[in-house]
Amino acid sequence: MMKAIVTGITGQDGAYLAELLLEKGYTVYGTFRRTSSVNFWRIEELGIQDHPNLHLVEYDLTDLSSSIRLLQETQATEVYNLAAQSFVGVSFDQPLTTAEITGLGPVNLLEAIRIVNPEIRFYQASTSEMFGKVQQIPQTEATPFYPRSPYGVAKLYAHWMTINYRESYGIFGTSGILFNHESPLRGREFVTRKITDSVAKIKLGKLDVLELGNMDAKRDWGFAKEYVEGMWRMLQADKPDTYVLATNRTETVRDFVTLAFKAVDIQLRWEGQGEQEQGLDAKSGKVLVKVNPKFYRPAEVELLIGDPQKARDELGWEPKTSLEELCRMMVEADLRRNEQGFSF
Ligand code: NDP
Ligand code: GDR
Repeated sequence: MMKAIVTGITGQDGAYLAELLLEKGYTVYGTFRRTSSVNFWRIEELGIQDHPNLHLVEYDLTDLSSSIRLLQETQATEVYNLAAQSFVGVSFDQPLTTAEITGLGPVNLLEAIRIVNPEIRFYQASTSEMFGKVQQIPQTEATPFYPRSPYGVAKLYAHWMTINYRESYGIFGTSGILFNHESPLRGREFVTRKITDSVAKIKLGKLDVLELGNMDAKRDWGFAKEYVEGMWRMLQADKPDTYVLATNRTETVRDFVTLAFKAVDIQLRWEGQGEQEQGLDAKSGKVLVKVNPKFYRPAEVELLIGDPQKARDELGWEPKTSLEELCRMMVEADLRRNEQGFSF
């Protein structure tokens, strides 16, 4: 039986990937952190928390000896490293913690692989944030990097270390440069889920106004469930490599807000510019969206649009869900949760 480790099972991608691997017959070791209140709401929502082949293991990515023990005790042959301090905004306030977890953390796993069993296949969750300031579009595996946040810089270090362990020690270290991917399981600190949860609350009369930062930022948003399938395909390939996963469509944060309100039958009208910009209910004239500069970042990634041609050609991977479908799916999930009186 195939055995896989998924670090960060309490996160969005970890939950979906664990579900996929269990469906494929794997035994999955999903790692979670010791915190004051562990949250398993995502694996509970997917209904896999009691799956007989799912083992939840306490683990911290910053600890080398636990990384070694994790590999020794599980005898896993595939490691998907999804754990990270993954919020770009927080990385400006906590650059050193971000460097330790997101940058150095993966090297603990690479070292553990080198020590315990160099045959283990390793997936590193790299990111389009590494492209940062626009150098060329659409972004591909060959586009130069120019990260614009402590998070992006930390991820770039881990990305190059994965390549370095591949070239130095022949380790099957693969790096997926994934563009933004969202779902009903997305954390509420990220903009799409903040928007869909707030739109649901506004529709249900539980919130008056949605406050956002930079609405001009453009992102290439896909559906997370499809992206974890791409991760799995990368580790089944003949050789380790680097792949971009993206939809090749980019929209502004403002466009996503408009789509989300549309999903609850509210037509928005936009007025003003910059900090004065507002989104109004086209019928009633009520202000529903405002800019709050506290959500601006010290440096911004203005435009991301990826070209997934290599993944399409070599892995047969294809994004399928449109942004409209994705946004509607998220709004509906948040309406349901808010109606039931809870929202994670
Ligand atoms: P989440 O923020 O939802 O999940 C991150 C996971 O990492 C959580 O389970 C978190 O645990 C865990 N974690 C954080 N710190 C540690 C630590 N020190 N030791 C062990 N585990 C830790 O992220 P996503 O699921 O969205 O993303 C998965 C990965 O992919 C991340 O590495 C992210 O940076 C990367 N990525 C994500 C993209 C996206 O659009 N979603 C795009 C490109 C890359 P806890 O619950 O305890 O905080
Ligand atoms: P990002 O995602 O930084 O791309 O990182 P996020 O959803 O946080 O921001 C996207 C864009 O929206 C703008 N924005 C806001 N963002 C948040 N969070 N909250 C707001 O109120 C707000 N208003 C405007 C941001 O400035 C930004 O331009 C995500 C994470 O999942 C990373 O881990 C991953 O690597 C990248 O996607 C690809």
